[in-house]
Amino acid sequence: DRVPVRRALLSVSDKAGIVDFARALSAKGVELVSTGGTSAAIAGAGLAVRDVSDLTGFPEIMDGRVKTLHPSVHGGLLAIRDDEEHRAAMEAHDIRPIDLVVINLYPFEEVRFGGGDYPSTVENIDIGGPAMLRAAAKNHAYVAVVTDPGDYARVLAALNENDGSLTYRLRQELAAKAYARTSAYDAAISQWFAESLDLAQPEWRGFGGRLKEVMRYGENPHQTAGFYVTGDKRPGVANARQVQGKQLSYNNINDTDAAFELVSEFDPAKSAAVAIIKHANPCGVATSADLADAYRRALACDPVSAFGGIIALNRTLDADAAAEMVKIFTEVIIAPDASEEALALIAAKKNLRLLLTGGVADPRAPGLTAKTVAGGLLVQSRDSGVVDDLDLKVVTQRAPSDREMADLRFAFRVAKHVKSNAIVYARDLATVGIGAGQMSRVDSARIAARKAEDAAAQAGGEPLTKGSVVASDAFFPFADGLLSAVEAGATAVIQPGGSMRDDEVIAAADENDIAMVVTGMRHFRH
Ligand code: 93A
Repeated sequence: DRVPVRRALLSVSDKAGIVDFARALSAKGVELVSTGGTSAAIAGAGLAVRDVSDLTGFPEIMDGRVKTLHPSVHGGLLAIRDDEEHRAAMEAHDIRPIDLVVINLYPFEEVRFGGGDYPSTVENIDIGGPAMLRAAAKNHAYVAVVTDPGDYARVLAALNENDGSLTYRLRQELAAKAYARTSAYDAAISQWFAESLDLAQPEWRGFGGRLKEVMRYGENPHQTAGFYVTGDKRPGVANARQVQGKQLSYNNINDTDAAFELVSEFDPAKSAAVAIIKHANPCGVATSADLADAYRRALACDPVSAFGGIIALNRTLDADAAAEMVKIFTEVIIAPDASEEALALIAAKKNLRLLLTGGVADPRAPGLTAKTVAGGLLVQSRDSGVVDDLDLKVVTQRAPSDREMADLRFAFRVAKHVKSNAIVYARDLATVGIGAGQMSRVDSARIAARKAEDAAAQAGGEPLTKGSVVASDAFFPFADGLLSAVEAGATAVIQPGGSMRDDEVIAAADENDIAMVVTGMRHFRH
């Protein structure tokens, strides 16, 4: 099952490591064939390399659109070496086998997400590269295909070990990786089309990503895990720079994403926002004029749960906030940036991971989310609904006061990021009780109120739900959830509306002098 590597075709856009790899191959007596730019790089290092146009008898034409799309190349990649007919065809047409291809593609994703205009994005759709990757991978019985510069060392080591040959197993693995790459590449192209043409229907969008890193384990230690990235430059966990601390775990990445997406709902020019997340749900969120104050108030919502949590901020981490944050055990902090002083304070906590994103994300930006089900993948557009864009209607006799209204908007913004059924109590632009992930809305309302009581018991004083407002991510199917909020002391409610029993719910609100606003938009999150 070992195939000696005698001839290699190299054609790479990302030229990192290619000269060293080519040199090592050449030293092993491998004949090198290459396309224009790659060939120039290799020849520039003084290595013997044959131009692909020499092989095809054709110049590279049409600005390079047609350079390797030729039977001399594809015949050399696809021929079954021990098939009579294939051998006869090779002989008749002077086609020689290619045993190894080293190809990485035109940087379509970089151009797309780097703000390339329409024509240059289209020009960066690689055709010849994927064709060769797919051909070589199909014929992995004879051909090895390398598309990740990270594999150069591994392939060289294998050649050394096997006397200039590669094993079948390695060729199979490399083939699998090549198809992972071409499928992610095509998915990126279709996503770009869908987004630039504003095609909302899922059938217009492929779905895929590139493996960015392998985690030590998944949600549990007996599960494997990897982090795939789409190339979207959205500020957040996929594109952040990790300043310190060990590698993020699967759960850390999931929770850090939830945390940063939540604070990105709050415009940093208007207020500082802090969210503390546990198990993908916020256990405290607050906005304030200043970060340290926002953090203290977010923490006060549920200090027990906040232990070992993940903190996200929408502004540059400053020394005051950092000094507060290092007081309890936290897994991760994610922020747009950090001051020198804050960095020094965080550095004292070796295990605390700090991620810097360079900015906040646009909550209104288009994009996709996906989750798996048995035998399938559920894909949808991001929930880009923002309460400020909605037509809020007061449905009760009493309208909310300005202060209640500000808190209602705040609470609904947070509720969007709480697992359903979500109930969020807020007061003075801070959450004071959050009920998440319950199977009935009334249970979420009760849990949120109980959490507020627990926090009050710890801090000494009245539960902050007295005089608070409450947000519900979906309508109240019955009056019971609303009455539970009334009991906890809420004076105003925001909810999507649209229940068959809206009248009953509104009547219960009026009886209790509650102000109620409906948004017309639901924020389920599962
Ligand atoms: O324009 S293409 O789709 N047409 C081709 O025939 C072709 N062959 C290789 N792009 C093609 N390539 C790509 O060129 C490779 O995938 C690689 O990314 C790039 C290397 O070009 P150069 O060696 O000239 O830098």
